[in-house]
Amino acid sequence: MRQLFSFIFPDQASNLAPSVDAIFFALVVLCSVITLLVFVVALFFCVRFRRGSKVDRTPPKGGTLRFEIAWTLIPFFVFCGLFFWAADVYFAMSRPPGGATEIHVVGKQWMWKIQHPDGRREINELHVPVGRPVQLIMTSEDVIHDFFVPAFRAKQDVVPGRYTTEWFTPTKPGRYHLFCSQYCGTNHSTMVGWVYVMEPAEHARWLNQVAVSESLVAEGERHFHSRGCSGCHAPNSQIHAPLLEGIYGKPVPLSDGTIVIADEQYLRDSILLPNKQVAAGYEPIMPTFQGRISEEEVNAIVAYLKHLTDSERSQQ
Ligand code: HEC
Ligand SMILES: [Cu+2]
Repeated sequence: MRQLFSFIFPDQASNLAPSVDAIFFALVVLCSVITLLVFVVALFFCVRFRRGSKVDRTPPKGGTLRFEIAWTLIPFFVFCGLFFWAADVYFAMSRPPGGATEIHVVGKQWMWKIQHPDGRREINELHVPVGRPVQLIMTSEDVIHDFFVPAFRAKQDVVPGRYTTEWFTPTKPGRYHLFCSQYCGTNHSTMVGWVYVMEPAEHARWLNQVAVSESLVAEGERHFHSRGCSGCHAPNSQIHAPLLEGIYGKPVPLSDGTIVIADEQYLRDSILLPNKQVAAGYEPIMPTFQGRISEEEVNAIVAYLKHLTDSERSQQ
């Protein structure tokens, strides 16, 4: 019984959970009231106008215009209210606060691979401290998955070839189920794991248990050299290629005349599909790294390129 209860009403363990639940319960109450109303009225008329009952059956005189306006406008405003309420929560869920810890997630048949900024890696487990916002930057190696933590009310598809994000601030220490909630093949049901929300002190102890040799940024820098990126992109390179310092978040003019913002997706596409968007003023000579470089390496390189921008900004 308790299990069933916690299945229907999982813990509220993130900042998002109360606002999502409020909408859910409001919808349940609203639907129940309307259903009840329809049934009561229908039942009342069934009894009152049953065959043989002696009641007045002459059609009503005059129009019903006022009723019709009322039953059109009232639901209209109720539904508009629901829309703006839900949209407000939706926007809050889709905009991570600044300074959130960025954690990379790679889904593959059938496991979750996690990369922390300090270089730590986990599989099917995610350890986070309570009270600090976390942003997941997610992609898939194969098919569409979905990162779902019911206790956080956080759920987002994880799509190959694309970064999607989800964020939450855990509010309650504990161990919470993590599911893949997009059918992804034979062992989809085993693509589960745990999110551990820890007190900061406990989390610090956990961090100290295993030493990590290099941060994600340092790993990215290593790949940047070993994969030959620096051969073209270094300032002293003989090849005419753009400098990548400070590129993250900036507008980039493309050869087709459009301008795009160099976000994570743009950096990722530049590495895997260099001919998709060619920077203006350069020859499309960059080789594609599609199939030659793992998702985790791309994540590390993207983290490195973002870091180049951060350190440039802080120097100014
Ligand atoms: C053979 C030389 C060469 C190599 C190797 C190379 N690039 Fe490039 N790269 C270029 C050139 C030329 C451009 C500009 C034309 C274009 O956008 O394709 C470019 C564009 C880019 C851009 C977009 C820059 C902008 O201003 O829009 C990024 C990001 C990038 N490269 C990253 C990388 C990474 C990461 C690697 C290694 C995995 C790499 N490149 C390897 C030559 C190279
Ligand atoms: Cu899956």
